[in-house]
Amino acid sequence: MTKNFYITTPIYYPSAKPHMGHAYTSIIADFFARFKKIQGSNVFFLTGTDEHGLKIQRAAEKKGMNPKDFCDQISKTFKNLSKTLNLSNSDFIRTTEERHSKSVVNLWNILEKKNEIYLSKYSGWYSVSDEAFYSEDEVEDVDGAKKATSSGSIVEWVEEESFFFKLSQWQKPLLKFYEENPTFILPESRKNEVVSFVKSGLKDLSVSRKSFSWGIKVPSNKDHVIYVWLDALTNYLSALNYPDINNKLFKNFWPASLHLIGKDILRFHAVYWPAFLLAAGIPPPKRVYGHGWILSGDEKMSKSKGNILDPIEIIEKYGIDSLRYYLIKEVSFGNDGNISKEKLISCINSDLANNFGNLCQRVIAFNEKNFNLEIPKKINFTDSDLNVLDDFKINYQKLIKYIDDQDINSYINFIIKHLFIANKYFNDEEPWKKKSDILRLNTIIYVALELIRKITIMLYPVIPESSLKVLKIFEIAENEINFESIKNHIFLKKGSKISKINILFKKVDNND
Ligand code: ME8
Repeated sequence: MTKNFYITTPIYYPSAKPHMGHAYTSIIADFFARFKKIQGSNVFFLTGTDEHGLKIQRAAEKKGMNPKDFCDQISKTFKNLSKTLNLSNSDFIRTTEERHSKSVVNLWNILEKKNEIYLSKYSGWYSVSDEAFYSEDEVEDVDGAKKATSSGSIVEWVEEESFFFKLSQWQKPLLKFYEENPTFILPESRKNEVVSFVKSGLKDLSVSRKSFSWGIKVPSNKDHVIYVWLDALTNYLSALNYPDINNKLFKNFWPASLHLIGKDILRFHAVYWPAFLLAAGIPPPKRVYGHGWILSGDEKMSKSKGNILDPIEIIEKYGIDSLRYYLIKEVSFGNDGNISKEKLISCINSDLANNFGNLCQRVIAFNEKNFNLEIPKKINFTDSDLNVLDDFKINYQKLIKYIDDQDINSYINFIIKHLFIANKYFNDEEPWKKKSDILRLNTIIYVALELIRKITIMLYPVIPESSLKVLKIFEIAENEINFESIKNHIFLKKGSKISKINILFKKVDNND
């Protein structure tokens, strides 16, 4: 039976153009989506833009534009980025779409009907940058300004009538939910943070604002707009045609398999979101993974800090697969990661050009010279051949588990290790000295081609464009890629033709 897999990125604020942090989450999500697809799952991969709220309203005002026109413009750059990053997303949702507001209004009505929402007054701190309410003990004085301790963003005092969600009542059910679903929040260290936050007590949450208008109106009181986080989180349902819960998308894909987010928005996804859903009688997602931050120097890369590495510039210069490989491999997934041009160049030169590109190049060139681009017909595996091939079969289940546990680094390390092994195999076997022993020569070339095929399939979720170029030499099309085939040692059809390959990755000069 085909399994369904629903993965989401956060929907990004189109308050300024996208940066490397956004690219990072989207690339990782795409990695999982592509892996699951070649594993045979039915995948729905969602990304989009979060367009309501004071943050966007103010950003639009600053440009002298109305918020909708402003969002149309910047949302487009995020949509274009999805293409530039080569994302395989199934949909791109915007919270200003009708399908979304319908879904939010429906969720609100359910919560109101179930008596989970009441009208009162909010007085406290609010960060427009985080779109978050903070209590007195969550803010501090920094150089005369009040800032949120967790994010460092400026807070302002708000006093206004507001609807509240009875979050305090959900403390116990949430703790029970975390206990019954021990892998709901990952990584483990983040889960512990969330659990202790919930254990320390939950206050009711303000879920509407009255002092501005850019948002979805509270259906029962048009003076209020719905809090942008309640609005935004619902995107994960809207894209599945919620409230029509009998439609195929919703039936197949809810609850979501994985909300991939940065650790900055963990509280919204791991506390508020499951509370809203439990209160509305909708099952919460299966997992929320809060990854670390991409740092520039020691600081989080962010718009407000102005320390942005532009993904588009990097892609234009080095290509999308170089960036994808670098971010997936070099950042220890789950932790913060410092990125630099030097490390990127070293990844391109040693892993992509030397290890992968070179292996493909020399094996194919050797085949062309000696076999006229044909896959050898007669082969006979020896123990040393089976030794290198069997590893893929033996570790097959383990590799799948790495992915299901979001242990990206172990998956990549396996690839890197086997690229070394494949290169070493080709060197040690010295096929150029075996020309008098045709059976052995055939076998070495066949094994080398099989190793290339297996490794390239493993690399497809990481560097899809380059992997497809390599798989094309074996006439394997994208929709034919099957992860399970890495277990098969005689997948390649003996006697069939292969094609030549152009240089995959050019070496980069460090001063470039
Ligand atoms: O929070 N390192 O949108 P946002 C790694 N609209 N990832 C980073 C990053 C960095 N330096 N900076 C940003 C919002 N990200 C809301 C989300 S979801 C219902 C609503 C990534 O534009 C990371 O995934 O501020 C982070 O969680 C997200 O971008 C925040 O994007």
